[in-house]
Amino acid sequence: MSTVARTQPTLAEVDPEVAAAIRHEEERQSSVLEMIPSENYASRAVIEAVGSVLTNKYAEGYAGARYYHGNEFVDDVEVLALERAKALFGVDHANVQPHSGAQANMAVYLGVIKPGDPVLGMQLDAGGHLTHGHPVNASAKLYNFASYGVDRETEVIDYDLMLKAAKDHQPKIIVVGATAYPRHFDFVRAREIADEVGAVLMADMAHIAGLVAGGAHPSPVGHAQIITTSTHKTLRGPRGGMVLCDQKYARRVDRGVFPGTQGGPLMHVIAGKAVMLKEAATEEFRQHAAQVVENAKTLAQTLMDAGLRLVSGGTDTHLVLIDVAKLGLDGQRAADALERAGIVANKNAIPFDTLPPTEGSGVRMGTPALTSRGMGVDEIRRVGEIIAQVLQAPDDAALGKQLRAEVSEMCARFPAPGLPSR
Ligand code: DSN
Repeated sequence: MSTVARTQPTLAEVDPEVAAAIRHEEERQSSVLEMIPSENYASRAVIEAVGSVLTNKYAEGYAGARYYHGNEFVDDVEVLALERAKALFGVDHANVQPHSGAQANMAVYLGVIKPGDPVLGMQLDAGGHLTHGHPVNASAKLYNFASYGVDRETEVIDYDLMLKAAKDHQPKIIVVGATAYPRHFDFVRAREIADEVGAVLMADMAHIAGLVAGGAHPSPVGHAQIITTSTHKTLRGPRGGMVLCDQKYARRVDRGVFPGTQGGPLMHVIAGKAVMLKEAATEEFRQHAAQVVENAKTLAQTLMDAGLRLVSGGTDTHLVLIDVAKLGLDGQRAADALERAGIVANKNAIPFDTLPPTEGSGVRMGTPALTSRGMGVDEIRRVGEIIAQVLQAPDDAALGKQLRAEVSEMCARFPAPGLPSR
């Protein structure tokens, strides 16, 4: 019996519903100003790697020491990612297997300390992350977390209070890093504090990793013995995580990731990370990182010129945090109004917030994705003016419609990378 060569059915043929949802999401990403500061556009090359047959392969273990056979090519990919990560950030050791930044953090805790050990992290309403010891998270259920925050007046981290909290709590690890903190971290001071109490300094640089890679934020390398990050924010890689560390912690970190907290690594995602790390090592990326910060500073100034209050009075990084309570709004209402105008941001707590996280008194927004679209300070200034207009008249439907049309026109002029052209 002869076999007839058949082409395989496409996604649209096999599953038109999923295909349609993906197509709609492509259209949405292309037609809005994406300003959630933890989101970005991965390049077409990254997306191609993530959509590859590497998703088929089991590779528990590490390159050269796997529990399954047939790993010679995925080993090549993982080694490329590891070498590129070490070279880009200038570290002794890297682990590119964590499925996310949260997994990276949990793997470090598991590998380096014991359940019940004391840890010090940043408060969530000061900008910290759930895995830095928020009571609802496994980090706080498994380890004995205390927290530090920001000064009530300046809204900048109070390192004297961090030292006091460290002396009181005697942590094994001090976690420095945040999801909604617009200022530089002082890694030198944080290391002094960690040394003073005999703690390991762990920097969670998830938000700023791309800025660090591009030289646009001071690096934690040489100060924090262990550094965790996600790979899809300012780094513009695939959704995932990574740990970098001094050689002294390499084995404990690796064992914390596998077999401690994960099974088979996502080799297709690791391929995407390898591509991202190559892209992030270019001069073009350095210029991009500098532009992200310049754009964020322009955004901050434009918003403040329009009379809005920003937490800490500005930014050093890629993000700003607007206090919308001053406008009589909560974060949910403010982010809803912005979305109607085609600007996607997120509600967020601000320091010493009195509203629950489901509402929040702030809106968090950043410039990474707009900068990836090629926007510069002129466009960002106009975006800032639009944001201020919306927030100052959130219920003005006619104004919202007019601004939505202008946003659509800007999106058409600056196509998002990595998306199919239409
Ligand atoms: N959810 C991420 C963010 O938006 O900052 C943190 O993991």
